[in-house]
Amino acid sequence: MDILKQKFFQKSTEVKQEIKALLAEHGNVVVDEVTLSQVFGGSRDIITMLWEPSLLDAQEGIRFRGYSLPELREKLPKGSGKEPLPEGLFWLMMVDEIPTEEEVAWLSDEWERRSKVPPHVCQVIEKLPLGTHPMTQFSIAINAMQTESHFARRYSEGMSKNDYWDAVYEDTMDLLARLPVVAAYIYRRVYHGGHHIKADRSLDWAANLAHMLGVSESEDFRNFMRLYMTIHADHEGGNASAHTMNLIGSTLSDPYLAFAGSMNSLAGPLHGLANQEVIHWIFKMLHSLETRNPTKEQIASYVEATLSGGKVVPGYGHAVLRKPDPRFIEQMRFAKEYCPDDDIVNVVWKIYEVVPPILQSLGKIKNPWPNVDAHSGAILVHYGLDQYSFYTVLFGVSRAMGVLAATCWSRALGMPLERPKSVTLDWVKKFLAEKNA
Ligand code: CMX
Repeated sequence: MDILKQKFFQKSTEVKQEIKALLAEHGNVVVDEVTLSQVFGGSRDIITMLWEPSLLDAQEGIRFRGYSLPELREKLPKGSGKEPLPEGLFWLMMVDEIPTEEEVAWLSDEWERRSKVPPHVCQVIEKLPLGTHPMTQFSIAINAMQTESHFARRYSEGMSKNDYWDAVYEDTMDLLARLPVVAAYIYRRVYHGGHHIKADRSLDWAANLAHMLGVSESEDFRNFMRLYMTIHADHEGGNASAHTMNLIGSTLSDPYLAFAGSMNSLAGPLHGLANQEVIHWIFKMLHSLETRNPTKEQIASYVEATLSGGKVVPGYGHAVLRKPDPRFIEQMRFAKEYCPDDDIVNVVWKIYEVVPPILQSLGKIKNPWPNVDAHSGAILVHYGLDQYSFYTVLFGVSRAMGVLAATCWSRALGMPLERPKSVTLDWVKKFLAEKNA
């Protein structure tokens, strides 16, 4: 058993015992109540699941195992780079410990060792029309890779439920090792005539992805990929891609099938696809204004036109957050250090000044502040990655770490099939009539 697997087994066995005792004593304690508005309003804020890797606070933003993003930047190993290595965050999400440099180096090597993508996956991708959206290609590739699932094979051979965690761990490690290769394959196929770039075995996980994308060999781009992969990894369990993963995984569908579903969820414009929508919206605005340096007044009238056209301003608003997203702030911090004079980055910062008061003035938007997607595209464009249809695939590679770590936990803790209750409008009317009577 490898070192991470050993630690995970030990930790999850302890937590399982702890939960058993906790439920025996407090199982009937009421933790939430549900209003009719929540039933009709996308189940906002209703507590319904356990999700160990991270917790989101409306004011403070995301915390991974209790650590904020600035704290993680300080504490996580950085290897040879200047930003935290996502391997370290994955370790933390799995076993609730900040790893050492040696442990993180082991994980980089382990993922490198497992990174061979079976040839039929590339053949399946090649069968798709070149114009197929990269997220569709990504999702299909993940489904195609399901032939490799330890969980599916072992389940069909009669695996005991006590071993689910073990098979899910193996699938998790294989998937995380192979997803950057698949993502880079799709990118090079669609935008660079199929001229693929071989992995560099000496690099860490995120730097290797940066290398295989082939847009910039600079150490700064590698640092950005490390940061990007770290901050997009998880956002507690209720967001659409995480919840989809949890729901599908709870049926004992294997991690490949569950993760493909999670990616189909991430591909929606109100969720992960917003990162593509933001830069598309900015480019359209600059094109229509015929400038790369718009005034605040010009931006304001473009925002008004977007809103009066019945469209959302992409990259702004959030279902939970009520403050500027710390993931936006982290990217702003990076851009201030690495590319403060970039014109698109400066447009993003001007939009940040202009949009919140306009959204606030509408009176209905609960969070007028930028989310993670408002900034990422501008920095990617700075490094030459301006094919924005690809952006959500990068988000997906990172999100894999959080949702797969959570799936390891769910199977280790023996979480049951997820099955919330729905009602009809008739049921609601009868319920209200009986209540009033
Ligand atoms: N632009 C215009 N209108 C917006 C808005 C925005 N950025 N954000 C919210 N609103 C509108 C909603 O559409 C809703 O309008 P109606 O009442 O007419 O239906 C109203 O304001 C209230 O919405 P809310 O309660 O503040 O926000 P929700 O929890 O319903 O939605 C979100 C959250 C993210 C879907 C929404 O803010 C949005 O559409 N933002 C733009 C898309 C985006 O950036 N998504 C990425 C989110 C982060 C991620 O998952 O990656």
